[in-house]
Amino acid sequence: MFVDQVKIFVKGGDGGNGMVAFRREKYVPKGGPAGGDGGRGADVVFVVEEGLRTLMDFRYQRHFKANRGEHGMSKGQHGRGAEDMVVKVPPGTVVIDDDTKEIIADLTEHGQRAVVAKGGRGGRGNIRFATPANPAPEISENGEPGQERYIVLELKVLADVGLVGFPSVGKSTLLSIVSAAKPKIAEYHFTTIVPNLGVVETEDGRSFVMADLPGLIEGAHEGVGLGHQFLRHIERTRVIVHVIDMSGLEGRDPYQDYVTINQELKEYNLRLMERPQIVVANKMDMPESEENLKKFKQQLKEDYPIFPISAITRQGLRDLLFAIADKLQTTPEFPLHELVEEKEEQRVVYKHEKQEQEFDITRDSDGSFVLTGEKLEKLFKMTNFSRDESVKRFARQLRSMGIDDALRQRGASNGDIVRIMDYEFEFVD
Ligand SMILES: Nc1nc2c(ncn2[C@@H]2O[C@H](COP(=O)(O)OP(=O)(O)OP(=O)(O)O)[C@@H](O)[C@H]2O)c(=O)[nH]1
Ligand SMILES: [Mg+2]
Repeated sequence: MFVDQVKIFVKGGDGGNGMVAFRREKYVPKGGPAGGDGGRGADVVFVVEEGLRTLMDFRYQRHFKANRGEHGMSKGQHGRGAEDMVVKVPPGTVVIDDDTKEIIADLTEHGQRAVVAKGGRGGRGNIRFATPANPAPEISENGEPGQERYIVLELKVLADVGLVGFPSVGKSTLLSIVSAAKPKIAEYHFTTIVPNLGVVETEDGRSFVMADLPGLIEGAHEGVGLGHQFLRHIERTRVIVHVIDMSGLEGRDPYQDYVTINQELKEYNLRLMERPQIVVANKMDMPESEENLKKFKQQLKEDYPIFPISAITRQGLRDLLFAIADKLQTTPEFPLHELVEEKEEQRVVYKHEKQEQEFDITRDSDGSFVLTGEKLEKLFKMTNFSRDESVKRFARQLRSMGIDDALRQRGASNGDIVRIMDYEFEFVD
């Protein structure tokens, strides 16, 4: 099984900051509190889009940052929440937290959604801090920072397109040129023993998965050559690309090759001939090829589109890839027994997430105490340090988390330096 994998960074939007404001009343220097709350930061949300087959789009954009909420305003107005950032993923995408290796989501059905990075809540404005004892507080909170993390996306892919043809017609060469796959290529027959898969992207941004297959020869359906094993692989593909060596270099007749291969596909009888087939005339860079192609077309009788290419000189590849992508868009899947079985092992979305770490104390070489930890750092970021009352509130929050006691236990005494992120203060006992 071939796994398409990519690591990306996601960050939910920060919440908007709360506001400190007061009502203006005639003759009253300071009216009641009137600072609104900040709006909620946006989530980064994945949603399954049926039509997507690969993770190709994530190779170009690896950072997803959702918008922050609007700040709170005066006159008690709240900031607006930000619109969620919706990112489309193909069905079958498994989302893994890169730190903990936990599965965050297993997305299988069209339209299924999962939040991969939560937006922060809005900070509260000073209206919310008013109490009978402190009716006009100068306290507001900054918005909660959005969740951020690296995640790994994994997609088990099956081939959408299978390359079939006689040995040495250039199937692996073609795959190696249109994708990042590195199949073995050589002039002897049956170079390819097991199929190689690669993700192909067309110039207009569509993508699909292509497999080369071991060469077919007469009798393959009965197990001659490497027949059996590989024919099973085409069962799953939706479009067959039939590669023909037009150079006649090996002394075979291209048209006879074409007929023989189709006969084998028919004999194998897994509805293989019901799949759309795209005929590719390869090795057009060779001297005899033009002449052979002319003859081939006459023998073919039906007016069937043929794509002349050279895998070596890369001529004709663009149109071929467009034609394949077009065909895929109009071809339904061929559900076979094996695929049904795979469906049954569908997993649910995992919801359990790691516990937020409260705080940790270490000592710097200069003797200062360094405080770290997710919960603590979040409180720090949500504190508006330009307001005395907010700073005092932060000090109270640290005390209630038990940080003062913990510092004392570590030997901190009056006047020692305590550091949180880029902020320093003196320990006061
Ligand atoms: N001149 C020319 N040679 C080609 C072209 N494409 C492939 N070849 C050569 O044909 C030989 C066979 O290529 P492969 O890609 O290994 O063929 P294959 O169809 O995968 O063969 P098997 O895996 O054995 O079935 C190699 O020597 C390639 O260099 C082409 O467009 N022009
Ligand atoms: Mg090969």
